[in-house]
Amino acid sequence: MNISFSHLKLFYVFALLSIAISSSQTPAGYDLWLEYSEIREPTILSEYQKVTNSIFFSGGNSILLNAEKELVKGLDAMLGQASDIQDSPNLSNTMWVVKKDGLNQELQSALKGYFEQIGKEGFIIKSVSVDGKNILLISANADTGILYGVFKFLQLMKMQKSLDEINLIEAPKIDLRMLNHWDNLDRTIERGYAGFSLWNWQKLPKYIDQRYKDYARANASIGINATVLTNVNANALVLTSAYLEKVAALADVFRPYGIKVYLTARFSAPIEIGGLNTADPLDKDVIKWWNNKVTEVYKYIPDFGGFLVKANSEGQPGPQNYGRTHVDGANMLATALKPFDGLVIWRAFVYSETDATDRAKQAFTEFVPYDGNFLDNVLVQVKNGPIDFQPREPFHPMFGAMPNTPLVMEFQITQEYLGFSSHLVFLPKLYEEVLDAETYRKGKNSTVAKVIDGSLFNKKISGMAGVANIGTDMNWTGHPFAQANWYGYGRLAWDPYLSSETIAEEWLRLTYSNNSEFVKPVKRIMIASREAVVNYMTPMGLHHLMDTGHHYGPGPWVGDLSRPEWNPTYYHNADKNGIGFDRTPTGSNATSQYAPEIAKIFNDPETCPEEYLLWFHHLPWDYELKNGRILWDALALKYQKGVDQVEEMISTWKQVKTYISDDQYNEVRMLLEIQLQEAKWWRNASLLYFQTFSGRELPDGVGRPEENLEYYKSLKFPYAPGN
Ligand code: GCV
Repeated sequence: MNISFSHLKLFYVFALLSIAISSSQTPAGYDLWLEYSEIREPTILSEYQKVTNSIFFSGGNSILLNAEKELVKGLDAMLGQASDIQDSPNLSNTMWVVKKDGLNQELQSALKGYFEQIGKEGFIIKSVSVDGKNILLISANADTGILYGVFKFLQLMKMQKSLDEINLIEAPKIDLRMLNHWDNLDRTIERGYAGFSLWNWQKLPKYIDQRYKDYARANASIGINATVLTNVNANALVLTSAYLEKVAALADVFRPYGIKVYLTARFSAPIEIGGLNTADPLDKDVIKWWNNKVTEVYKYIPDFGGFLVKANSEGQPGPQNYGRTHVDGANMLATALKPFDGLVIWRAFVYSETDATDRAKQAFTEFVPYDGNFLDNVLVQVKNGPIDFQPREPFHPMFGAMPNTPLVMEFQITQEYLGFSSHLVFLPKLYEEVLDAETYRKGKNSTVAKVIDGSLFNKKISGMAGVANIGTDMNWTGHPFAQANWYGYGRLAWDPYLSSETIAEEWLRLTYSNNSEFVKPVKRIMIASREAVVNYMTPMGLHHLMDTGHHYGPGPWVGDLSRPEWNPTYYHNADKNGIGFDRTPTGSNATSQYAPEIAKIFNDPETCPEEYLLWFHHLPWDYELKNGRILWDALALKYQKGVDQVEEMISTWKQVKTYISDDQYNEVRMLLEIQLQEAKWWRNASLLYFQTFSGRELPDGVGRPEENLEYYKSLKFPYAPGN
């Protein structure tokens, strides 16, 4: 073929063009809920164009600079017009983005009541009158409030909310809104299903990956203000100067997004990196070592948040190794951190192989007697339920039982026990259930949310932690819908009273489309998804039936592990007589750890909510339920229901194909097919196994297993991720 010069020129132009196009596009899903695209709804478009026509943005430091950059980015992309942004006010302004101290006296006093309500991180978005002219004002007491206000404004715009509806006075209800990364220094992630750790320790501190900024920006957009970089199964090396320098580089990236860095502290660090022969918290050399270490940390990171500690749990070292208590350990670290305003977040996830009592009781038994003994910069972090992030658990009885200690809620965002990153499970539904639970500790309406936000017992500080589901996968979270769990966690940490429906709707609109033909059915999928996973994995209060170690797939038959409470058989107790864990006074009496009003409900199988029945009761296979069915039939039908629910999710997803791109559609469709296959696997394996005890036929309507029990038992997954 004869290629002429003009052909070559054309080719060159095309090549350049395609490079330009591809370099301006990020991989699918990378932009999360922050992809700004042109608004096509004419009324909304002109409304926002008018109000953002001329903006006075009172800038300053790096947080405000990020806020301004975000605003420009969002407006340019969504409104298709370059905005006129000025750094001093003038008469043509249609919008102001100004902190309180930049407003004139008149506005300051008109808005005084609002400023008093919003603290350091809240914001106001409101139409106000300046020189007789209406302008839209975004204001706050402090920089982070402006950043959050700008994100909120852009989100409202993206969700095409009419400006008439916008009059917002918002502040976070929880102080510490944290991600906990279970990231190891070798970049593997414990229970991570979305690639490797974002933190490239090898290249830090010199090389700053763009992803660090994008991570911080995404977190700021939902109000997350703290990140624990390292695994709670901690490595002391992160506290050496070589690593602290790297941590400092990350902290520098996160600071302009209002995010503080925390680290996990290995309790035996004084031995491992300090050359001491003890880590006894009352030993004077140990105390001195930690004081020096903390001083060093603050030299690197002046606004360091503090330490998260897992001690005397699952083999981690702790004060009990030296005959000391959790209080001794936590207070020793808290004393070292106090001069720098640092915090200790001490985990209550403890259980011991030498303690034969019900694992569900151990944390309460160990910690509640210490209420009031921790220093005021110690917070105790409690998992949402008393065992371990199961598809469903009743709320942890410690919530409400320690009025003198700030308790941090620990949710798991990564889906260790809920299908990894192949199952679509919308977790805010689970979080909401826990937060709304009634503890009855101060009479009626003493919900878990009120314990967590500090309002029930007037706490000075409050917190929520989410075990992150983020990794190096192109879309951050593996499953595109797992992004909704990161998003939803952030939203609930900001406001634990938000409904999961609201969150699902927001996320869908921000991530996919505003078209209600899409949003409505897909929201249905999301809302149903949590109950589906409960049904096909652990219905009616069953728990911890996942296969050993990696927790991938069913393993209810596992009963030979060294620690009794690591065995699924410990939890389901199935035998010829029935199934379930008796936690009433005739059994472990774990119900006594709840307020009497709640214990009473749980104690009686007639009043115990069906979703917790086998959590609290061991019942005969022919126990008659309220709907007249016997337990065996009801259980089998629940497993089937879970499978049916996934089938419905698939058929609904097929119906919305036309509203999204083929890639977006196919990605989720393939994952839903995996989910369906695994839901059937769970149903088949679990029912075949329990049938060996019940000796009963499967009721009509329950799908027949394709394989026999031996087949399901023989499945092995040596390389299942996250282990
Ligand atoms: C980080 C469960 C998980 C562990 C995790 C532990 C914890 O046991 O399986 O991987 O360890 O919880 O929360 O400390």
